[in-house]
Amino acid sequence: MKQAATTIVKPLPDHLFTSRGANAEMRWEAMAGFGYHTPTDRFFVRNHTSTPLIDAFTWRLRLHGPGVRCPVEFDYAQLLAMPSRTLDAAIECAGNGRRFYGTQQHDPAPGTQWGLGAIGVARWRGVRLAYLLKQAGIGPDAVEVVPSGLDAPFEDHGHVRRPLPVDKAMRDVLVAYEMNGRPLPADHGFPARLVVPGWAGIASIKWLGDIEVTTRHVLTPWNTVFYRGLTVLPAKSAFELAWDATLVTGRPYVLHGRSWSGRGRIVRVEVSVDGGLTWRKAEHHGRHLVSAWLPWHVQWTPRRPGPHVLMARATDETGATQPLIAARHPLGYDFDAVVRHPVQVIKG
Ligand SMILES: Nc1nc2c(c(=O)[nH]1)N[C@H]1C(S)=C(S)[C@@H](COP(=O)(O)O)O[C@H]1N2
Ligand SMILES: [Mo]
Repeated sequence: MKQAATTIVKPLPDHLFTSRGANAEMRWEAMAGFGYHTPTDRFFVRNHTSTPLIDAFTWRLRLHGPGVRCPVEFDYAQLLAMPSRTLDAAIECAGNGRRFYGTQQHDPAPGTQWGLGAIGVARWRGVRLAYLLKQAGIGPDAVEVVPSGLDAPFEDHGHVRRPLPVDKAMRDVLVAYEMNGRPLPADHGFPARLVVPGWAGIASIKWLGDIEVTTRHVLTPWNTVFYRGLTVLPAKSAFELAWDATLVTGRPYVLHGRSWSGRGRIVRVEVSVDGGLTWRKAEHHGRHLVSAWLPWHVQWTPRRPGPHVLMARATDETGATQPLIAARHPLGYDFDAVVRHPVQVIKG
């Protein structure tokens, strides 16, 4: 995968990432012992083509289209001078967990075979998209906002772009220029990207160059073919533990993990250390932000050597609990079933 690695700029050491073609998946064990946010050096990268290097001095963000009264253009300095907001939010690829359609449900789905590491939570800072849209004089007849990326066109589909309904665009979307207190790194969208809380990662367009405001529903490959029909993502849970980790009998472990849902707050997390025979409630700790995730832990002293299966299942505020089997999806999105995480217990 040498050639693919050149499409991402930041270092991708093996202990932090699993290479997935042109993409890089965070290893969950790399989050163990870390705070609430995913450090930028281990945040997953999902690129349709490759990371472009954009010059902030010549960069412009244009807002135009029939849905605005006065098309406007802002440069980087103007964006940085506007009223800013910070937002702690997850970005998650809709294909997160796709691999488990094959490994757990014997019904593999095509596409990048992500485990659970196509998610990260960062502190984003930037300007509310609503503020920019108002500067452009968004009108009552505006229907969709179509942001497009400055990365190379994807196959013969043109620039990556994904229509967003106006009500979501005006509600809580950020045009972010900072990630975890630093300017956005190249791989995550420098100089500016959208952050669309709760929605499939594809909505959070990177390397923003152009925002068109339309007065009718728009069709692009990114809402008709890829990521079709996806908005909010369902609940998922992951252990901050290596796949096939080795544990030792008689040692008291604290198993850490996190749960999240695009539909809202996580209200309960249960863990099984015996492959789903028995479950107990996990303790919650630390912050719990609705657009991000809930950290939790359980204590476990393994007694019996041999293979074990750890499972965690979350319930979100809509009352939905992660199922044991995810509904089939032809493109492998929305894998929300409880993931069976294998560990090896050896004699202490
Ligand atoms: N311009 C552009 N924006 C994009 C993409 C892309 O390839 N090009 N990938 C999207 C997808 S599918 C996801 S999941 C997120 C990933 O964000 P990250 O690479 O910062 O983790 O960016 C989205 N924004
Ligand atoms: Mo994605």
